[in-house]
Amino acid sequence: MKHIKGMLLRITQPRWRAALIFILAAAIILGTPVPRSTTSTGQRYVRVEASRYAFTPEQINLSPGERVTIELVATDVKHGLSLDGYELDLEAEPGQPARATFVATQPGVYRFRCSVACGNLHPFMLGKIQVGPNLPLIRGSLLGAIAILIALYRPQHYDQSAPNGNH
Ligand SMILES: [Cu+2]
Repeated sequence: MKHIKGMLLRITQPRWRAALIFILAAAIILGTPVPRSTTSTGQRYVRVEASRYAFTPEQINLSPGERVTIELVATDVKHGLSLDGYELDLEAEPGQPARATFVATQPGVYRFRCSVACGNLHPFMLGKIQVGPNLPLIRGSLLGAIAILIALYRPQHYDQSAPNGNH
């Protein structure tokens, strides 16, 4: 009983409160789920459907360094998929999907467009690939920053010389 009381007393002290806040913050940061999970090999497969005049999905989110296979499926007429910033250009006839693999090396937003004249609104057939941000790296930095803040934290009214229970 006396032991538990001592523990409670210690938790109410600023140093221990700081440690508790750190543990809670770390738990929250580490517990936040990564929106999209990659396979253990870091390989992803994304099927993109092309029909006049849109891509489905219109936006693809990737992590930096992720290796991705894009499969282009044309549902009505022949379409293409050409990705800015990468040597990626696919053409698919209906019933004949095309595939290409690339590594999303740099964070950023990259547009892709239809590369086959498929009708009046062909120039508006667009999509984008968003690479990043790198969540594991951000998490690591956040944890580091919090740890430094806690280490620097010196409560102003914390009198270390006063023994417990003798106030
Ligand atoms: Cu098209």
